[in-house]
Amino acid sequence: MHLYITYKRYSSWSLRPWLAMRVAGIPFQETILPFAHGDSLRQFAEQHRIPATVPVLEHRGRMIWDSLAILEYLAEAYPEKQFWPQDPSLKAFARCASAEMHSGFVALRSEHPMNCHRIHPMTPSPAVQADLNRLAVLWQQFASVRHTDGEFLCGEFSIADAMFAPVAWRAIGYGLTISDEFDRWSKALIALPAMQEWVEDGKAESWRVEATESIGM
Ligand SMILES: N[C@@H](CCC(=O)N[C@@H](CS)C(=O)NCC(=O)O)C(=O)O
Repeated sequence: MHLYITYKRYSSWSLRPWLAMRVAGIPFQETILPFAHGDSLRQFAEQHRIPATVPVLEHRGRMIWDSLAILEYLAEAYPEKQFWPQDPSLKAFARCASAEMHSGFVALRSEHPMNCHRIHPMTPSPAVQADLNRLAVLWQQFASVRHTDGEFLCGEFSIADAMFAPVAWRAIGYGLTISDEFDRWSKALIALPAMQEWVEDGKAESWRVEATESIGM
């Protein structure tokens, strides 16, 4: 398997499948295509006739070019890794929440882009506050649907945790308050060796995207 991603410092979409693969212990090669520095992503996309966005997973000649599609592909390719919980109600809930993250939380995603190396507290706009309130409700709902102990949204780590992982960096970086349940989850998530590896790798990158570094200045 070969995962094409972009800057670890900034790329929330890249983090999602990368984290799931690392936590599950799936071996893969990775290539970084720094889309704001040079032409590598555009050339790669033209060559494979896919949109010029990452993440992209290449496996057995197949190109899977969307974060959630990659995670679903992994769940099917590795059923023993239990990327989704077994319980049908919890699985349905986790799928809905993951899809909601994929298509929603637009204010949070656009006003507070992930930057896992910058601490810059900001007062959330009303639209961002509505997204934060929705996250707090989702965390309560996960707790009532899962009926099990465990540190993660479905008890054990699942695709839902991978989908929401960038929100943990956003909450820390921009000083955003969500809920005590969210803080407990975020602490457990950030303590994962894979999350630490990601942030260390990001530290070693020399690329900077000024538009993201100057948010809130
Ligand atoms: N819906 C896509 C979004 C992917 C996306 O927007 N990726 C960003 C990087 S985080 C990208 O490739 N941007 C390229 C650009 O802006 O030129 C997914 O879930 O994979």
